[in-house]
Amino acid sequence: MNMDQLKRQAAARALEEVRDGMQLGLGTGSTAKHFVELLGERVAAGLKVIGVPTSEATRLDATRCGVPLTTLDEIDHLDITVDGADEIDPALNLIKGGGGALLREKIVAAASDRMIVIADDSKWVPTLGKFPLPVEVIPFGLGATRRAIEKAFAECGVSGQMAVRKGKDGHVFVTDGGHWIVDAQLGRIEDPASLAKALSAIPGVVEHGLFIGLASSAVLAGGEGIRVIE
Ligand code: ABF
Repeated sequence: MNMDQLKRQAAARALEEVRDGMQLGLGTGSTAKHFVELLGERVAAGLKVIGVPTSEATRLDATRCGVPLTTLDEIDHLDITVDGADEIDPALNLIKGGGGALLREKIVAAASDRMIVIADDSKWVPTLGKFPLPVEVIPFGLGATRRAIEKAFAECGVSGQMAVRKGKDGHVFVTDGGHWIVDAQLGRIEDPASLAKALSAIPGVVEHGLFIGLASSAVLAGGEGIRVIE
């Protein structure tokens, strides 16, 4: 089974948790896209749900698949968010944001009763940090923000190169919120909760890709089958 088939399997397993009438957060990325497509098939067959997309890309996919959409201004909570991740550790802490949608992903996950992470099992790691940590920043005053981020890294016992993310066109990548992303190669993050807190306290940091205590379960698809971790 190839990687894409594994991602679809994980998405299909998460779909089993969806019930009629649910309000759903719809994640971003290639795995979450499978979930949106499978959900669209169920909607076409009569399932009644409504979704809040975590990116403009997912809004387009959901619309194409016939999934009705709303916003967090129109509804007061979400039952389940189903989203991918770049890394998942045994405490279900995550690195997200490789796709650049971390801000909306975190707002949506935090508004949800449950967050189910779907992934192929290559995303499962003993310690977060090999995947570069995305930090969404305001372009104004970026030099000062970078220095503050470096200080936070030092206080939390990590260090590594930082680079402003570029898009495929070679220009600075701009998020759906109009911000930039700095990717930090940290290698190992021994205490992700402390680092998350330190980064959140920096004025020029809009959000970061550490999702601490937000995921309630992870569905991992691998050669041996599906594992659900809670
Ligand atoms: C989003 O998409 C992310 O936060 C993460 O960066 C990425 C995972 O993508 P994929 O499912 O394509 O590996 O969920």
